[in-house]
Amino acid sequence: MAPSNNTSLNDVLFNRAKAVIPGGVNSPVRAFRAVGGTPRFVKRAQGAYFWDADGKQYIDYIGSWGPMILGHGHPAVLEAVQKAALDGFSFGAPTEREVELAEAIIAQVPSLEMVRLVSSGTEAGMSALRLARGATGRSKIIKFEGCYHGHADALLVKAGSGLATFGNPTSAGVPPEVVAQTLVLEYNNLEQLEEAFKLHGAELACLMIEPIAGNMNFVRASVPFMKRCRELCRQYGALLVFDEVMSGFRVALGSAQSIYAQLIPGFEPDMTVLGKVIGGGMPLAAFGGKRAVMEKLAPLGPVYQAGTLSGNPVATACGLATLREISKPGFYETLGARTQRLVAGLTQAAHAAGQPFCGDSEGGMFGFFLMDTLPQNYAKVMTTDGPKFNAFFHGMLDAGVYFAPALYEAGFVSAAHTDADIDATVAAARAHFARA
Ligand code: HOZ
Repeated sequence: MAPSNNTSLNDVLFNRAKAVIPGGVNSPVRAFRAVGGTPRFVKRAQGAYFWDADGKQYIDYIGSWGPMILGHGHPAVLEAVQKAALDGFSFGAPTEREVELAEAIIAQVPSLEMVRLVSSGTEAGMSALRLARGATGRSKIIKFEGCYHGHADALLVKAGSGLATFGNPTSAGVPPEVVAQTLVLEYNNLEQLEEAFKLHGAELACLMIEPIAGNMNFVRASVPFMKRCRELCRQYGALLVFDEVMSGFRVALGSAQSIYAQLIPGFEPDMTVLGKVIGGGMPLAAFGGKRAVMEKLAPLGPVYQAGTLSGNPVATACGLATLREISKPGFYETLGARTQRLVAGLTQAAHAAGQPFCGDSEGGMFGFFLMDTLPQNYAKVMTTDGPKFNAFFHGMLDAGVYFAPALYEAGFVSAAHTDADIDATVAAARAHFARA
């Protein structure tokens, strides 16, 4: 049935979707439940923009939650994908292209000697965890409140009542015994870190961390905190696992670990989980590390892991073409400057209206908070004024600017965003804050 003139096609589609897909979406945050209103159904995207079902144009600061670092429909990526698709969608057998992609990833991230390609960040994180446990022969793990490592059962966990106790599931369907080996600590809390290693260090398989957390908005692990994570893992024989699904190839060509390596002599994680940018928008992720650990994986070792679509030929073509473009000289300098310009512009717009606001960015990843100082952990992030954030989100959406529909998500700028896009975004923010 055709909608009447004043009915949005987004509403029509959302109602249809809700009848056949739980909540009308295939991933919860897309449902706009945190901010209210109707999700925009994307019809097509190009460069820094997408168009919704009504044909309205938006400046896109999500970029599929990170992968679209070149913007949508980059010609070189499109060409590579089209060419690969003509040769076949999936073989379930090795290809030269997956070797090339593994080599290209390893070439940029010195801590990686081997990688295994998989299809999603969740799969990569889950597999990395199994490998860490298999390689060390230990079961306990540390994670941090507010760091998201995909939706594997053992990682859907929040802090328990105290340090000596382990976490509680954050999802129904996760039996308490599955998270009984997961210790959840506060991000950037050195005291808790020391205490946890003192109590459990000898039984820890790994410490898993997002070095720049992108699922509690944008929060960096402090340098002293990261240094201590590295030292304690080494001292107790636990593996330091960097979850760089978001930050990998997004904040720097060498990923977030290259930034810590500049600040902490000799720094590197033992294992790394990657996703998003390395697939350029196709379902592709990876986990990797030192040869001695990676060779514990089947078929060489006792840790089982497999996948029909792993190393998919079209996805690897997309990832390779993306990596080729982002490896060009000056890419991150330009992207980083543009992202900083966005955060500075938004901050000035809010401050001009007397509103509290602060933000941070690295490469093409950013976060902003409607508060005076940058939060260091999840509890602080959650003190953000929710209704104020929602009003900002909707003010910007109405003006054709699409930020993440939840205050605990990071944002992303692509190489396709121009200074004019940033200026238009800042002007819309200024107008919103003047009204607020
Ligand atoms: N895991 C993403 C939020 N940090 C959401 C992914 C999606 O909805 O596409």
